Amino acid sequence: MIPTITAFERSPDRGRGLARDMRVRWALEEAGQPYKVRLVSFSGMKKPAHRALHPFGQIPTYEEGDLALFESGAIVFHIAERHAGLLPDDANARARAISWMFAALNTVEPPILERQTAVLLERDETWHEQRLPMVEDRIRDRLGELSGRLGDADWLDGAFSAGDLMMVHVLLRLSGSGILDEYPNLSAYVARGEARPAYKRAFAAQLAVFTGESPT
Ligand code: GTB
Repeated sequence: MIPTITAFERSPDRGRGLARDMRVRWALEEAGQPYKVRLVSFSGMKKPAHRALHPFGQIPTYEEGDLALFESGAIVFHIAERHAGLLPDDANARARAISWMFAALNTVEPPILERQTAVLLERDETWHEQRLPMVEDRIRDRLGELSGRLGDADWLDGAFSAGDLMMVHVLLRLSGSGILDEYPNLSAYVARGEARPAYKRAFAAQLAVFTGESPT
């Protein structure tokens, strides 16, 4: 059965692949699973029909037969569990890859999102100039630890997994901030993720929504 995901009709990232449907698209591409996309507007997301799928009125969602899922982490995990290539077969290695998925979402993403909030919503506050460096230092703390663990390995724990997929996408949110460049091994790690054919296909598909052209 071909699943249907939802994505922004007009992504505020202007096709840079930063919205969270990108993680889901990338996972589906890694799995070789065709999918359909239903585009939703900001107002459409808050209507009852979409809220029935997503209680918080957001994207992405995932529908497959009777199953409807929300939360990018849960969706990517679902795809990774049902298809080869995103989680190792060995039970312990699989558990570790899942730990990295949670680490990306629960430990690394929060300070990055805090920065996004500071930059987008708090710029006019009198305390913005004091707060931003503190928020950025919290990101540096996490990136320093992550960089130390990755070392000169290609991926976080052996072969590429859903843990790397999630971590790379979380780190991409720092694009343009200059912070990632302070950690050359993490920049190279993100570049390795972006170089994967599945990432490129997913990126092209979401960009095509913005440009209105078919992905090549
Ligand atoms: N925890 C949820 C998940 O992981 O699925 C969070 C989902 C979420 O934040 N969805 C956002 C959304 O629907 C889109 S991805 N927002 C609309 C709303 O809440 O009304 C977040 C996002 C938005 C924009 C950019 N950007 O422009 O760069 C990047 C990421």
